[in-house]
Amino acid sequence: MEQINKFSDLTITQEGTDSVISAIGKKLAILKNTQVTSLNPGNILIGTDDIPDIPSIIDTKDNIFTIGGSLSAKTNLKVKLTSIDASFVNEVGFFIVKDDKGRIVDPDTGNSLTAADGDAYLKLALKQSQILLSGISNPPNGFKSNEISRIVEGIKGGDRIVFYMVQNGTTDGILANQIPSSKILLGSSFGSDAFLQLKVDNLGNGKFNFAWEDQIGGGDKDFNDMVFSLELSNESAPFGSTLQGKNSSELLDLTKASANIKADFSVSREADFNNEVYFYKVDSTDGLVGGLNPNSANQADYLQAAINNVLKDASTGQAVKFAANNQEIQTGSAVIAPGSILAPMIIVNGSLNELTDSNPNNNPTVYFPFLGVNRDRVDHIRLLGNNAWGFEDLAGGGDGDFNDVIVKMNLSIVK
Ligand SMILES: [Ca+2]
Ligand SMILES: [Ca+2]
Ligand SMILES: [Ca+2]
Ligand SMILES: [Ca+2]
Repeated sequence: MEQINKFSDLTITQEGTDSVISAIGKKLAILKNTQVTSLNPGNILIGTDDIPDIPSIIDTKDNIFTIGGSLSAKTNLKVKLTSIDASFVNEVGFFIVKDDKGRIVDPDTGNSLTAADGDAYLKLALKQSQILLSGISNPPNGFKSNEISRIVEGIKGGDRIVFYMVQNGTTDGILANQIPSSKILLGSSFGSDAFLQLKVDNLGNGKFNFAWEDQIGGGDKDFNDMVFSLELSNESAPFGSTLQGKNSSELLDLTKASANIKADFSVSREADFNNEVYFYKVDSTDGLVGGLNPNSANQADYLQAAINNVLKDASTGQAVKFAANNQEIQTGSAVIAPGSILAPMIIVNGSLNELTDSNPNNNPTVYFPFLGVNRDRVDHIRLLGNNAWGFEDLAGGGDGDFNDVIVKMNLSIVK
């Protein structure tokens, strides 16, 4: 059968004061009191070529968000933190499943697992996940949780989305076997009678309220430990953030820029230590620098390579430092050359100068987002939202409040 896909497939004729639209030898529509000359491809959208195929949320049963629309239809997921009232610093993310049992497939073995498979399922799910947000439970002065948001691009028609929380930990920590998978709280019970850690309310207009309980099995059941809104949106992810959320999620992606970038930033702090945060250029999303793999490299070698690659302001040539006085906000801006992928690092209670001077005995500890190269192999860096990072300065994870340095950035192309 012939298809009607575009304007030129139509035949439009004037009959008196009306326009008649025909195709494949059939009259399809009569537009009363309309001149043929007023009709053009700009005001008649027709068929698969023209009419946008916009995915929408069509089902939320068992807190599995099913996206309607064709497989080629794409949209973005937008979440915005509302409030945090928790003693833990929790992380929330999502993964895509194949059915209402939460089925996922291991690409290495071809085996498919469901939530009933427990630990193996959880590990595999998080390997395929994207991180959305972390909630700071003890915000430093001037830091507002409700200014944190995330846009994740590439949600497709037919996707079924399941959400999860890592209680007081991170996906990075789970995947590095630093914390047990029992800390993973699934947002769906997949039809079982397990306690639901997540309450979803439909706010109308395609917007939903997510209220999490971070106590495994219920606890105080106040469902206010992390609250955020969620909707599908055609808003693009903020510049620089497109690699964020995937495993080793804290990267800044400037590869798509062709001109210098202006970074306006703010730094806040709740810490005794005077920490400094920098970014350094990596060769790949898994943190390779000059051929050194963070999972196998000598720590001193990797540190030196990172220092050699430290982000410098394209105008001043100075290393771009992110630091603040305790409970104060430091704002600033930097000009960054395009083309690279940057990763954050934290210098604990010390300075870049102490690492680069001739004294080998004053070198402070440095933590990277790649846990294999950290002295304690623990996660010290979280993605809080798009272009927002929280740092933990204490060895072994310490108090885990991730507010010892908080960096937020706004990036724009310099015109
Ligand atoms: Ca609670
Ligand atoms: Ca991390
Ligand atoms: Ca801390
Ligand atoms: Ca702190």
